[in-house]
Amino acid sequence: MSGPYPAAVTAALAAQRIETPSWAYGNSGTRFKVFAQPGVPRTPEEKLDDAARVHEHTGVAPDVALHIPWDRCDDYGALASYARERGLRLGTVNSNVFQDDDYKLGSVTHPDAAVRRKALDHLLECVDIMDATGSRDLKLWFADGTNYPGQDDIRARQERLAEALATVRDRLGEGQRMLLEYKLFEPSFYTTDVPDWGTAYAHCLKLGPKARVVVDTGHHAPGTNIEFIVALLLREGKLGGFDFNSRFYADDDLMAGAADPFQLFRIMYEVVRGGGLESGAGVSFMLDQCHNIEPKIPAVIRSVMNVQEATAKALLVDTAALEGAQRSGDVLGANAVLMDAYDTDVRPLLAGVREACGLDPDPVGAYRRSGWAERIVEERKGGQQAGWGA
Ligand code: LRH
Ligand code: MN
Ligand code: MN
Repeated sequence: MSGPYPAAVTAALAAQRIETPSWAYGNSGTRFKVFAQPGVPRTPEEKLDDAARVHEHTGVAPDVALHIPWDRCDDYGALASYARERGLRLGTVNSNVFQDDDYKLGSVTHPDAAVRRKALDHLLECVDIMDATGSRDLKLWFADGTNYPGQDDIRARQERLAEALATVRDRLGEGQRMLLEYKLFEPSFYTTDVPDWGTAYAHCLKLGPKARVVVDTGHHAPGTNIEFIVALLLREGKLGGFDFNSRFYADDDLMAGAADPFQLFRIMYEVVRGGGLESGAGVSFMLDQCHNIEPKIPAVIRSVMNVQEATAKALLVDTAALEGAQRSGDVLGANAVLMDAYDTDVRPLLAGVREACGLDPDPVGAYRRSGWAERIVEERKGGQQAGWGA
C-alpha cells in the first residue's frame, strides 16, 4: 500500500492526542535498583518542561498525566497555568493508594474501616485536584488483594470496593469521569480485587455513565487477546482509555510498541473499527511506562511515534476489501487485507503529517539536535531528583 493517502487518514493522525505520564520523566527502576540519570526533573514543573519538549517535537502530546502524591504541590491551579504557558494541559489524575505502610493489607478493601477511610479521603482529594487542574479523568488502580487463601474474605472485599467507588462517583462533577484500571497480579499474588476487565466492567456498569474501564496493555496474562477486550468494551461504551506500554513477561512497562508492534496494531484496528478514535468517543490514549535504562525524553517521543504508527496502519486497512473477503468466507484474503495494512511503511506518511503541521519530520532527531538533553544535565544540579515515591 502506498500514497497518496486519503485526507481522512492524515486528518485523523493530525488530530490524535497521546497523553504522556509525568512519572516517565522521573527516575524509575525495578525493585532491585533505580539507575538515576543526570538531568532528571526535580519538581513537577521540570517534568512539565520535559513533557513540553515531547509535544514540541511530536505535536500530538499536549496532555500530561499526574500521579498524586508523586506530583504533589501547593497550588494545582498554578501548576495548570504553568502547563498552559508551555502549550500543555494537565490531564488524567492518577491516584496512589499503594505506597503507604497503612496499605499493607489493602486500601479501599482493607479489613480495617479506618484505613479504608484514609484511602477514600485520598481519592476524594484527587477529585479536588481535578477541580483545580481542570482534568477530566481520575484513574484508579488498586494494589489491593491477598497473598494467601483465607487471608481475607473475597466477597467482603468486593463490597468494600463497590462502596468506595460509589462514594467517589457521587463526588465527581459535571464532565468528570472515573477510569478503573485492572491488573492480573502484583503486588498481590493470590487474589487481586480488580484483576481483570470483567471485574472492572461489572463495577463500572453499576456505577453508571461516569465510570469506564481503562486497559493497561501490560496487565494481562500472557497470550490474552487484548484487542478482543477493546472491541467488547468499545461496543458497550465502557472503554475509557489506555495505559499503553509493552511487555515481554509481566508488567514490564517498556516503551509502547517496542515488544509487540503487531499487537498494538491489532488493538488500534479495533479502536478504529469501533469508532474509538472519533472525538466524541471519550477514549484516552495514555502512556504508562518507565524508562529505566534509556534516556527518558527521546524514549517518550519514540513511544508516541510507535502509537502513531500503529494508528496509521489501522487507518489504512481497506475496510471494503476486508468486509468483502469476510462476507465471502475468504479467510486468507481477509487476513491478507489486514496484513497489507500492517506491512505498510507508514513512516513517510507520518513524516508528511508532521511537515504539514510545521514540525520536523524526524522528532527524535530534532530533539537530539535541540541541545535540551545537554542543557538539563547542566542546569539541574542539586536538589532531589523526582522518582517513584518522590
Ligand atoms: C500499576 C500501574 C498503575 C499505576 C502506574 C504507576 O501497575 O499501571 O497505572 O498508577 O502503574
Ligand atoms: Mn497503568
Ligand atoms: Mn502497570
